[in-house]
Amino acid sequence: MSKYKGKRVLVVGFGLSGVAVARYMSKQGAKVMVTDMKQKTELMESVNACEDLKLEYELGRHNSKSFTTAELIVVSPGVPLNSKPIEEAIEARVPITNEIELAASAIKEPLIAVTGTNGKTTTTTLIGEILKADGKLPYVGGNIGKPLLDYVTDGQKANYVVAELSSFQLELTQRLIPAVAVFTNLEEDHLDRYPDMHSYSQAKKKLLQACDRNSFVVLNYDDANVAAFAQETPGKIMWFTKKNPLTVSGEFAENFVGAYFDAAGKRIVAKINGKEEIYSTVDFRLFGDHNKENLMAAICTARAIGVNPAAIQHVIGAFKGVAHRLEFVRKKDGVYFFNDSKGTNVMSVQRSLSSFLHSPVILIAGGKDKNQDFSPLAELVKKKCKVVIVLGEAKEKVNRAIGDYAETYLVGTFEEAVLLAFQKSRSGDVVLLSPGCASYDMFRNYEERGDYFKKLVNQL
Ligand code: UMA
Repeated sequence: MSKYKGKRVLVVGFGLSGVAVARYMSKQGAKVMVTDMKQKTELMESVNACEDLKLEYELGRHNSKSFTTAELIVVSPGVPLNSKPIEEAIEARVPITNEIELAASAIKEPLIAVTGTNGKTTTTTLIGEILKADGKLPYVGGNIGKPLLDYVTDGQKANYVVAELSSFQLELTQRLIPAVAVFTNLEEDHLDRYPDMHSYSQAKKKLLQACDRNSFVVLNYDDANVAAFAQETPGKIMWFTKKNPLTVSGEFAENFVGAYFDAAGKRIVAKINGKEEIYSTVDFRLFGDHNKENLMAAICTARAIGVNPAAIQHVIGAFKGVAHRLEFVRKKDGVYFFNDSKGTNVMSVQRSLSSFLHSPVILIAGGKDKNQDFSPLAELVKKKCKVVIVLGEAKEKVNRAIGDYAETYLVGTFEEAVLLAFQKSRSGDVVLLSPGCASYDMFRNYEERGDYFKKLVNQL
């Protein structure tokens, strides 16, 4: 019998994660109440997804009593743990967990967990594709937009579970032991949720602390913050780096396990089990050094679990990238349009801008601010952008930080932004939507924003 049978479980937040938890807990026989700050009319997709379940609803508000009298609270990733009703529940000693913890304690298959500020989704997707090419059946979920818990609720049977995990999802981590943990990089993000970078990195670090001695830990050697985490995990470290380890130090080269990029040879060298393996990147279609990093992280992961190198090489040539990450939309009158709606923080905009080596860029940026400093963009904007178009809640702030470094326009709508970008462009230019902000001021999520951008571009 399920330990949740008959328990009063409060599900906080009724988006993707909340729906997954409501479905799981109902199946376990729990008495499920769902609470969300939004009104029912704004939550119809979730309500409809659960129409066959017997749920109690408290919508449009959070009622403290429901929190303090629940027997278990399951919070959605977007719900901060320092919100008042959650703090009251903690005070009343009500246990609090999240969807990832529930999933992790039920999943029996080896778990490959990917975290970091940027590159998570591409790396996660690459790992999934490589596993498929090797004849394995992966379940790919988590922050990527597919709740991990659905895997358990639906009784799916994969060979590997590949999970993209955000800091929000890792905050409550206790029972998750990954077979492979990947940490892509650590940069400024989510400072609207965390008081400082330290608290943000503490949440992310939980993934590495959760590892045991059998876990493989794939770390970015070139990111000093991430490299320092090697001291904090009992797992077996594999590095990925854009530097040839031989040029770093003799000792590092000798003990090196992992992958490095040989730019001159356009290849990735993986040193696994003391032997060198070569992967050609000539056919790799994703541009930008950051994508080479993602690829190296995926190669390390795949080799850690014994994937055949031929399957890796196949995916390097076949992988077309992930929607909303530097996604090529179309060429119109010689102008190239790219959708990078998932570029929701400053560093990811920097990476995307750096990917365009010669073409002048017309950058569309702005959205909901996450308490970020946009000034690190200034130099790159000066170097790469002929025009910047800003919109959304953060437009004035973005303009103040970078407006002096390129011809800049503040606009009110996406329609205006796309039209103006096209008017200002000449053949050979790039129009890049890379907002550097969250989407919630104008859209439900970054996917909706990217899809809308693509629709407008395709209408030009
Ligand atoms: N809500 C409350 N009370 C609060 C705060 C929020 O009721 O105090 C409600 C909102 O009104 C809303 C609901 O909570 O109805 C939304 O919950 P949520 O923000 O956790 O979103 P979900 O739809 O459940 O999606 C979540 C992840 N969202 C976030 O972390 C913000 C999704 O990641 C993830 O794909 C999904 O679970 C499945 O695992 C998205 C994301 O933006 C892509 N992630 C951030 C990022 O990548 O930067 C971390």
